[in-house]
Amino acid sequence: MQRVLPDGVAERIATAGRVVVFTGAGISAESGVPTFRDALTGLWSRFDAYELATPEAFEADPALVWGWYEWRRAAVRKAEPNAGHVAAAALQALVPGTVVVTQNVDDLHERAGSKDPVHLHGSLFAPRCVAGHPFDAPSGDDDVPDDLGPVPPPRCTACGALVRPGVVWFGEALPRAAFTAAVEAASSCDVLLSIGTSGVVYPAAELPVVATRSGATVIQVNPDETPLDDICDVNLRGTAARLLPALYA
Ligand code: BJW
Repeated sequence: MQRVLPDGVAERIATAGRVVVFTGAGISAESGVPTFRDALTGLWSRFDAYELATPEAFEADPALVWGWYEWRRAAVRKAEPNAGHVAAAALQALVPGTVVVTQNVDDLHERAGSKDPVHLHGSLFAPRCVAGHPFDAPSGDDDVPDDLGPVPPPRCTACGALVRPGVVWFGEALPRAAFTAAVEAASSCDVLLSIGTSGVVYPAAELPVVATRSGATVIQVNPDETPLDDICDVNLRGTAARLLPALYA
């Protein structure tokens, strides 16, 4: 294989006892799942975050918001994990103290074989009602609309309240157990890999900083510069599917 890593990076990972693989939308980009902030293809270049990804937006127009998330759920169902997701799972097998922490609401880490990924921003596949009761996401493909448009959300079978997407919107707290697990992992790891995230959404973006302050080596994989560049020990410019398989080779 052509040499794609600076000297010592793969060795640092191979000798680490604990690794955190911290991922953002960029790791799923090569599976065809759009990122949020990429200039031409990012969701926020085509859609208004505050009309779709806030509790106020859902209150104002539940069908608009539910339909948008159903459209995204359909797209994720059709996507397949890429070499980056597979490499993250392989790393977990190679270094058993590896924890995958993702901001993504897709299920591509799970489908690539990662064990118990920590989902900081929830999941497209775990809707709940606005009163907090879980709601079984439809499992078949047939009832997922392919086209983008308003879809009235279902009602909770327990209490009759509207069902909402099980994701974390702006202004909402992250799931406590997930965030606690992520901070614990970041503050006790030897290496944190920050992969395909713009590093602008908090509190998730604090995790690489927590790892740095705790003495870990922080390695970033991203084709572009991010605000995290300065605190990372190594900045690898390239895509996740190309670079991640080389990290543990
Ligand atoms: C590739 C690639 C390839 C491309 N390979 N790489 C401190 C300062 C300022 C603001 C705040 C702050 N603390 C809190 C805030 C407010 C807010 C926030 O951070 N705002 C900033 C944006 C200004 N945070 C919140 O509101 C959070 N909640 C909160 O703080 O609550 C407080 C509270 C406490 C107690 C009670 C009540 C409240 C919640 C944040 C929720 C974020 N939600 C979203 C939507 C999820 C649902 C959905 O999917 O619709 O999460 S927004 C969106 O951004 C999504 C993502 O998980 C998140 C991060 O994006 P990500 O993954 O980094 O993607 P991109 O697109 O930004 O970047 C992709 C990167 O990949 C790029 O760098 C590319 O170059 C790269 N790339 N191809 C590798 N092939």
